[in-house]
Formats: sequence, structure tokens, C-alpha cells
Amino acid sequence: MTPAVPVPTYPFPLPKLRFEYDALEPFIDAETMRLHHGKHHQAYLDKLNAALAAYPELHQMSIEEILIHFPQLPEALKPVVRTQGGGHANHQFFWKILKAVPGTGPTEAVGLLADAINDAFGSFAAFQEEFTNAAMKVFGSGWAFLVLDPKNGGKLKVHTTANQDSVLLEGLPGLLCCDLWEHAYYLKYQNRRADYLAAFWHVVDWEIVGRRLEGMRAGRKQL
Ligand code: MN3
Repeated sequence: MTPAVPVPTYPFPLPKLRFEYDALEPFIDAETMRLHHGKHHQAYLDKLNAALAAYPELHQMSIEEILIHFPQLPEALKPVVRTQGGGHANHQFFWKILKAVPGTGPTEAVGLLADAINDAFGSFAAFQEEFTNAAMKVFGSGWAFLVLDPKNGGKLKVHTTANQDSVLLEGLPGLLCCDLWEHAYYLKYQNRRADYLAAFWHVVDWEIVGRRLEGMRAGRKQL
């Protein structure tokens, strides 16, 4: 048994990446990663932590637990949790499912995850097409996700949100996410979101995504 990794609580720290800023080149450039992780993500954290300082009753909760309990939060706190808390949770999730180049391990879903994708979409290629099309349709800033749909027997589906809204606000556990804000790709791809999305598939860590699904199917807390 490996000891459980402690879940971060207030004040939320900037999560360490498992790779260097240049490790996703040429698909995601080092300068984008440096700004995205070090500046953008840090800014969401700073505003979230500042707002949470006055709510000690929330200081033992993970950001995911706070988002899941969103309806019960104090009204004055909700806008900050939705935007800055969502921003923190989404970016923390995004960094987890990315992998360094050249990647080892599968370049597409395998095992249980492949079966679940085939069951929901027909094939891996059909899933990628649906995810990309949904991501292209998000007007302005937002996120694309692969989620489990509890209302449909846990079947997988593609879901998008606007701004920094987390899928946890809608009770949807996420397996995969892609940041669609221009700050995620503008330096390298400018307005070419389609090129960024094509590059994204090269840096997805399918082992991690598969483990998320296995954890959820086994009833382990995995948000
Ligand atoms: Mn971002």
C-alpha cells in the first residue's frame, strides 16, 4: 500500500507539474506553459485563497469538495468559487492529464477506457471528432470535457462549459479536459483553435485518464 497523497486544502498551493515547461514541445510551447501555469493559474489561486480566508469552515475541504457543495456555499462567496475556484480546479485537472513528449505509453485509450469510449461513441476516432467539434463550437472562453454521465448509467459523454465553470457544478465527474481559453494557445496558434486541438491529442496521458475511470468505476473518490 502506498500512503495516500494528502489532498490540498486552503490555502491552495500551485500544483507542481510532472514535467518541465518545455516538455510538451512542439505541441504546446514552453512560453505558453510558463505563463499559463505560473501566471494564469497562480492568479486564480491568489483570488480564491484571498476570498476563502474569511471562511474557516471551508479550510479543511479540497477545491473539488467545495465545488460539489456549491449550492450550500454562502451567497457572497459563490461568484468567486465559480470563477476562481473553477479556474483552479480546471487547471489542476488539465495539468494532470497532460504528458511529456515523446510520450511513453498508449497514444489512445486502452483497456476499460477504450471499451467505455467505444460503447459511448462507436470508436476512438469518432470520440475525438465529437470532442473536437464540441470544443470548436464553444464561443469565447471555456472548456471541453469527457465526463461520466450519472444520469445515463455512467456512460461517457462530451460536455463543454463556459468561462471557468467546472463540471463538478453539474455533478459530472471528469475524465479528460481541454482548456479552450485563448491564453492556452494564442502565442503558438493565434486564432487557430483547430490546430491547437489537433496538437492536444499528442500530449494526453491516456494511462492517467484510464486510471481516473477505473477509480470512479471502483467507487474510489477520484475527482
Ligand atoms: Mn487556462
